[in-house]
Amino acid sequence: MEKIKVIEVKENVLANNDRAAAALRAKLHDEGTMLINLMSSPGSGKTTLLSATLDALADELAIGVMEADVDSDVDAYTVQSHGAKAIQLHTGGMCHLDAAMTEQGLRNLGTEGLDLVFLENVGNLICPAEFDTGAAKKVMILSAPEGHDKPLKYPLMFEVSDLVLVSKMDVAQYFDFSLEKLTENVRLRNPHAQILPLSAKTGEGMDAWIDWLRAEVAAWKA
Ligand SMILES: Nc1nc2c(ncn2[C@@H]2O[C@H](COP(=O)(O)OP(=O)(O)OP(=O)(O)O)[C@@H](O)[C@H]2O)c(=O)[nH]1
Ligand SMILES: [Mg+2]
Repeated sequence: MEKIKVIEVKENVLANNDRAAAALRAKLHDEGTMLINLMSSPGSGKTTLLSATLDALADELAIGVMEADVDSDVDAYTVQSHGAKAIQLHTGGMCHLDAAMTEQGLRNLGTEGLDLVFLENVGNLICPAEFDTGAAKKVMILSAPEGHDKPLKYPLMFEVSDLVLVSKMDVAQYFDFSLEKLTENVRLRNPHAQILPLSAKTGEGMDAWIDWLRAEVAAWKA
């Protein structure tokens, strides 16, 4: 097992984050590497989804994963074992990553030859929504047990996301979770976001997610 590199990333307080993010996005576009910012609450299933995604795509695409956490490196070892080039980022207590921190991570990961890089952002539905990291797409996960009212409580996260993945659909029935009500609540905030229900455990809905990724990577490289 390859030892995971752990990088302490620091916020750049002087730079204009939006400008830094736009420059990073343009550079990644030139290089043909698509970056996805994956955001959610703690425990909603980011690492489990990434592991299942790698199982489906690692033979087809070269995939990197940057795991951002306040501490620990367990998620980086997990995704590495599923075929990702992986790195662990520690945020020094910060609850989000900005573009400068993301760029530091990408430099240390080494993106040459990678088609797709996932940034597993720090688990929470508030601060990561406020910062453009330079990613091509923002994808959020809401797990069914969290409840269909979350777009009302954390509106910005739902507003900025291109795709809302609804995870743990295999257990939705035990939580009085309504996909219809969730869709209504997302639409109040974001008329354009795609919504895909799935379960990384049973594989339900995974094909639609994998097809979405394939199409987005192809469009990014076109
Ligand atoms: N039933 C069910 N459980 C799931 C599913 N996906 C993840 N889990 C479980 O949910 C728990 C948390 O999953 P993780 O993948 O670690 O979640 P995470 O979002 O990466 O968590 P943090 O990195 O700590 O924020 C684990 O016990 C998983 O087994 C799913 O589709 N169905
Ligand atoms: Mg995780």
